[in-house]
Amino acid sequence: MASFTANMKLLLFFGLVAFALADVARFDGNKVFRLKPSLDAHVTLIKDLAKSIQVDFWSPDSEDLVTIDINVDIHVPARYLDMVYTILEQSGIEYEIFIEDVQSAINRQANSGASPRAHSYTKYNTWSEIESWISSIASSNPSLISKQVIGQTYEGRSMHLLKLGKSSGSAKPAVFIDCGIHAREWISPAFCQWYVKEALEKYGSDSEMTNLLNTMDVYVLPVFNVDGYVYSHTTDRMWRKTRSRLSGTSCRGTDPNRNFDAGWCTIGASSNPCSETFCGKTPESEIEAKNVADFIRSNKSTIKAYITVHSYSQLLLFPYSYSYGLAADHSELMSVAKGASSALTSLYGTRYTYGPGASTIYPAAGGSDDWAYDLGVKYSYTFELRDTGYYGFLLPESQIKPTCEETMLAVNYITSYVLKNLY
Ligand code: DDK
Ligand code: ZN
Ligand code: ZN
Repeated sequence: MASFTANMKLLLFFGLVAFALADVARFDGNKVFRLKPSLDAHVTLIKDLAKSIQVDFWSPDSEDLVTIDINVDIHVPARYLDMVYTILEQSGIEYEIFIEDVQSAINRQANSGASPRAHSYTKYNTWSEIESWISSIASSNPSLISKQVIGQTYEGRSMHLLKLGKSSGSAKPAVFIDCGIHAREWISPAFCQWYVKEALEKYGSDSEMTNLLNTMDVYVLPVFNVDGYVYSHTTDRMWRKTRSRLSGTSCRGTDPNRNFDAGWCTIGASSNPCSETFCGKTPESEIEAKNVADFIRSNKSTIKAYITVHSYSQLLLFPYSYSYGLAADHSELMSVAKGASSALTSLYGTRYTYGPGASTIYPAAGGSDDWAYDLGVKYSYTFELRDTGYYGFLLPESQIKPTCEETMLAVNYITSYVLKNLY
């Protein structure tokens, strides 16, 4: 009897394991194409294709954002390949294959080290690794770093915010940096972790970092969209949005970078809950966006710069994205972007394009950078880190270190500029 129960338990256990494994999205044989639409007919065709089959847009991030003469990177499930080849050949759209097998690229990205993996700055850490790292790093150097929780996510996880800076009696001017607004852009949280490590290491030896942390505070939100980040590790590597539910649809999630109250849902965003750029039910309908907006609003008098980190495309963007109109501080924002980009390029030659969002990448309303800028945070920047599409979101772990090192130079350029121009 006892052994029967034990066997049942064992069966149940393996059944659950098998179920859990079966539940993870697989991408065997899927390919990533780069399309180069050069005619209006090509654009129409790409949009029609997206309507008839399941295509995962990598760049731009939704079919709604496809226009003529831009590169369009799409991830196509294996079962549609024959059809897609036929359509592409017939239409005469110029195309290349960027990733031959998405599942092998995912496996290659995630298989460094078979033994239980601990936190490392040169790998893509899971949320639980990041959460324990946050606790230990915050207690490592209490005079330079502290942590707080700015709220809970939709699924009830804590949004941890780190504050770097030498404690002083009075309120210091500050910089706010967030990573991981979009789940699948794994290089982004890796950068925030790198930034914290570097800041702590450099304080006391490097005069630039010492001055920065003596005079200013740097808030770092290592992962903004925690629920999405977890889901991209456990279930669907290509997930972008939050994980919130809405009545009347089985599609889940809102694009947090379309959910801010800046020209909300007017352009480059979708009101369709199934779209990758769904703007949400209302501005700040996503609790994660509301938590960040509430924090920045309540520290509005001290926050001088806002930096948000995404991937991929190698861009440094600033307002506006919700409009083609130039920001009041356009020329200053442009010259800081230029300096930051050339600092970045100086290390490994990585080329960045910089400029206002609407004309440099695509018009997109509801972004955190435009919202922060209109609130009064003048130096508001969006990074799109490596690469330009060869690996896309599946950037190998071997590129974490060089990507973070070069990005540090750009971020340090911006923060030093802000520091020099405080008063
Ligand atoms: O959210 C996007 O689509 C990209 C990063 Se994946 C950035 C768009 C430009 C900044 C929008 N305010
Ligand atoms: Zn993004
Ligand atoms: Zn991006």
